[in-house]
Amino acid sequence: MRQRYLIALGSNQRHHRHGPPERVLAAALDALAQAGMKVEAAAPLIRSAPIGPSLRRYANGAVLVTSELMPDELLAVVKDIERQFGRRPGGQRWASRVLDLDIALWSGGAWSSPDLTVPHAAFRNRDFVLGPAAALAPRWRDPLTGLSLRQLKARLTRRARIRKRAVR
Ligand code: A4P
Ligand code: MG
Repeated sequence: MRQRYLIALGSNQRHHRHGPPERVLAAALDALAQAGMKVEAAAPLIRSAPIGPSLRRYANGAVLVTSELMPDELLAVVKDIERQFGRRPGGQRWASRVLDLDIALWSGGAWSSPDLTVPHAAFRNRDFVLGPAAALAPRWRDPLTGLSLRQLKARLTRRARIRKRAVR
């Protein structure tokens, strides 16, 4: 059966062949297509300040794909693509990376196994995921909160504004 996914993409390192992060993400879309995913739509790329220990800015994006693969099978494919782009498993969490592909949402709802949690555990708090994701599929609902991507993004923006006011 055909499954639909929203995949979040991130990069904050050059690739020796593809070049800067924006180019890495463009090449990653090609790699997803080559792996058999049908790329339905891709959000415009954004630049974002790093969260975590890395100092380099990120390029971030989001893509809607359809595929026959179930989430655990898709995870194997995206890990394989990350490896093709030179990412090595292990290392520091949130360290700089050439390519990060996270499965943010799945049309089947929630998936939970030792290796995979969908929706991605952190996506509701990430501006750099919700921005591109809401641009692509504003009405897609998060199965956990029942909120649409547009609502999740508005909630995050509101919270950031309140935090800013509090520190002033
Ligand atoms: N895993 C569990 N659920 C998922 C999922 N939904 N999609 C497991 C993908 N993988 C999932 O992930 C570690 C393990 O999580 C995987 O092997 C898989 O079994 P990883 O991609 O190897 O490591 P990670 O990315 O460092 O961990 P994590 O928790 O996914 O971090 P994030 O949330 O991706 O954060 N700042 C900016 N501005 N932009 C960014 O893109 N990204 C990160 C990484 C930090 N700061 C950033 C950005
Ligand atoms: Mg990741």
